[in-house]
Amino acid sequence: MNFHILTRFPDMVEQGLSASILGRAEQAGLISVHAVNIRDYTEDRHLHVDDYPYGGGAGMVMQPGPVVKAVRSVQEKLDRPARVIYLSPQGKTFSQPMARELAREEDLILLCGHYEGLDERAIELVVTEQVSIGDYVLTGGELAAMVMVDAIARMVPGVLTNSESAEEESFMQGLLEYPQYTRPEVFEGKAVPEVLLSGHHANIAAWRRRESLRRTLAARPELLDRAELSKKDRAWLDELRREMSGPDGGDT
Ligand code: 6GU
Repeated sequence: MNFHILTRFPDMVEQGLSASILGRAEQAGLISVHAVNIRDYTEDRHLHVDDYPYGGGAGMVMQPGPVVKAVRSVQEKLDRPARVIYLSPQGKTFSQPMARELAREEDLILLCGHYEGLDERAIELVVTEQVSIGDYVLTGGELAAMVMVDAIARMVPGVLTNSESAEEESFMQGLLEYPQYTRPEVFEGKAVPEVLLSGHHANIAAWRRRESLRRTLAARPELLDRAELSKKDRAWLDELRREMSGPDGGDT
């Protein structure tokens, strides 16, 4: 899968995406990341890509010319038109299902805005969808694009090892992860939960499931509405709700 990231800061994007699993996937030829500098498509003799907003107001607006030209230049090199995602707080909120769906594309064009935004005509002409990564304001779309590439790339077949994708499956069940421990057995007086040392696989699985439920109930209770829950899960949740509202409730 090929990511084409249109930005005023190509170095930032390339550096940020070269580490860890993503770097490994790129080495293996499973993904590629091409950063395209929008500035290379300006016809302004001072290489500007932004100008004052019509109607007045604070800040600058990205001009449609260089952006549209940059997008079309990428599209021309592809066998078929790619989806063009404009990273913007006005977009639909990015999610795991969206990452999984986008991972089926061969090419994806990610357009990073800056300043107060992008001229609306560029959006109308070349953008196919707008995506936000959450309800907060970033200085530009670059960090959002990097977040998206990371989440999408790990959904591309072959990018994760078997054990990594097995873990993925468990997150997809819609609950938060259970706590993990490794050596040493006691650290600063805190011991690893005994059940994990027992070698009793069924008890370990049950403990982990209950801890997942506990964490989800404490931090993200709204996820429980959508999670697939067994009868046993529901009984545990009743128990956990009582524990959490009890005299010692609200801990951890
Ligand atoms: Cl995609 N862009 C900007 N500038 N801010 C954001 C965002 C995107 N998503 C959340 N905040």
